[in-house]
Amino acid sequence: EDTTQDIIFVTCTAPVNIAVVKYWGKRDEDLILPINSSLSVTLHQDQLKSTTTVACSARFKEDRIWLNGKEENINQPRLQSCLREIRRLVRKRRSNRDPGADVLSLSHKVHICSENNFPTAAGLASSAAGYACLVYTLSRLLSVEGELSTIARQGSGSACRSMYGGFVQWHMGMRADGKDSVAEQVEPESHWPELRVLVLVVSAERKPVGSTAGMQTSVDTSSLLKHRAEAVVPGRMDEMIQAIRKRDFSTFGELTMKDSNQFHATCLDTYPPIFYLNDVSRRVIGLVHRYNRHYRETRVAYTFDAGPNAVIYTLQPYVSEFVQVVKHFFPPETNGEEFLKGLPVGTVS
Ligand code: 2P0
Repeated sequence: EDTTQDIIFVTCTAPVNIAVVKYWGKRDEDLILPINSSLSVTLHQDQLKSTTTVACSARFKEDRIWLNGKEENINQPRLQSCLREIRRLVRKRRSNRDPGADVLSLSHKVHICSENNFPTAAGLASSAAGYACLVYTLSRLLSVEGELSTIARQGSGSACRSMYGGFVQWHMGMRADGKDSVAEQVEPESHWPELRVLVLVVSAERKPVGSTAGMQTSVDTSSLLKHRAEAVVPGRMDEMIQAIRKRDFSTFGELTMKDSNQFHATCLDTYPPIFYLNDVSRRVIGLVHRYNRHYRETRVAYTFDAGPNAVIYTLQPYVSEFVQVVKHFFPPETNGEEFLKGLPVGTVS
């Protein structure tokens, strides 16, 4: 008996995105509505990505999910929000008497299988790629269309930005129902072909304070975060979009570094404070500034998310030299501890 006939499945991939104007803080924790807009660059599909297969069958008795090969609890609220919202779109299609919607019964259960090709929860945007991929794959399997970024957002805030390639802004929105808290592409990936991203893995360990809990403590305790959201980010979003449109790397890089530094300052301003950067991270920061000072020009920019790993933005002509410099000061066989004992960071020449 062929039991595969009544199963249909779809596989998709979604890349991670790295913010250059950071999201940190929610005004609504259930709907995942942010206190400020943010902007990111989505990496190429071949690099850091999630791959998700969703299968659907009348024979499945319940929804189930496997992450990196291990079965996880399907009843997590964020997962349930995404499933509920996608099924709401399926019902909407049905009520519009769209015949395609009858192909799959709403009562059908799904089996979800998702994996990342990079460490989960090490501050490398795994939840962004994961939820973007889940929502997109479900939408393809169930043939629904609509504002999918608002659904991915309800899985993980930063996931809404991974629904598009290239340069993407997430509008914070003003409405209480979140319908205007959507992602939008600012420019496609083809806009700035010389732009490059390097990921310097400082540590692949799980972060001590997760983003969700960390940002809530920041909202509750940091006056700097409030100042940032109200008085800094709106202007910075405009400046960043202009810099991207003009392909002005020096402005793009400076704004990126300043925004990363302000995000980590709000972490320090949180009470009790949150530390995501470590000594190796800080040495990378020092190295980037020395490198740029040497050329009297911003050729390389760093940014750090909720972990110690450095993400470097630069332009293609500078990649090989900068990688050589990093290898010189951070030899691969040396672990981070040895740097704490005092290897000098000399001037770059
Ligand atoms: C960002 N981060 O803009 C910022 C910078 C980390 C630092 O978005 O609670 O995993 O799922 O909405 O999206 C990490 O936060 O948090 C994040 P939830 P999320 O990329």
